[in-house]
Amino acid sequence: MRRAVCPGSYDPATNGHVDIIERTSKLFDEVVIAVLVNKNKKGLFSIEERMEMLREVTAHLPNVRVDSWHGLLVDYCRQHDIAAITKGLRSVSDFDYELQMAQMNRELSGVETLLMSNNPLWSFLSSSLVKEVATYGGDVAHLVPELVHERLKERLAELG
Ligand code: COD
Repeated sequence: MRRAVCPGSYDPATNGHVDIIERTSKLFDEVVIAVLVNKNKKGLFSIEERMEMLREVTAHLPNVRVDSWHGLLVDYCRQHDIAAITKGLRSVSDFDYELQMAQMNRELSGVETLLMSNNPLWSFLSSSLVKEVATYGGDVAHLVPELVHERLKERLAELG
């Protein structure tokens, strides 16, 4: 069985993330979306909330499941017999950072990284920018899945 992981923070998932996950699901038998826990970063959404949103927005992809992990990504790959990591590339600056991580992960464990060119529609899109624009009342409805948009509005209203 060919397994891949799409790792990330997903705080929250955007249309750019979903595009990479959908395309990965066509290439592999099984795909795990791994929500990585970063203790130093307090997210807008809890890990469980991010996972639940990801489950719902990828419900149309039968070979995709969602998990979370605290620690090195390569250890997750080893434990779950995953041979490939897929990442989305938006820009040259993404490339520099992703190439370095890909080389480190390969050095540590032999796992391969596939760097996928992103859909140009979403080149400017990141979770951080979506949160910033939404916080100041900007319209992000066309940038994130509908469910994420709803949850984002609810969370920002709770925070006042
Ligand atoms: N279009 C296409 N792809 C996109 C878009 C977009 N608009 N936005 C984001 N992506 C891609 C990113 O390039 C990334 O590949 C992925 O989606 C996830 O993005 P984020 O922003 O949710 O997550 P990041 O970048 O914060 O995730 C970084 C990781 C958590 C994957 C990384 O830090 C990691 O592997 N951490 C685990 C600890 C570890 O192993 N460290 C050693 C690394 S060598």
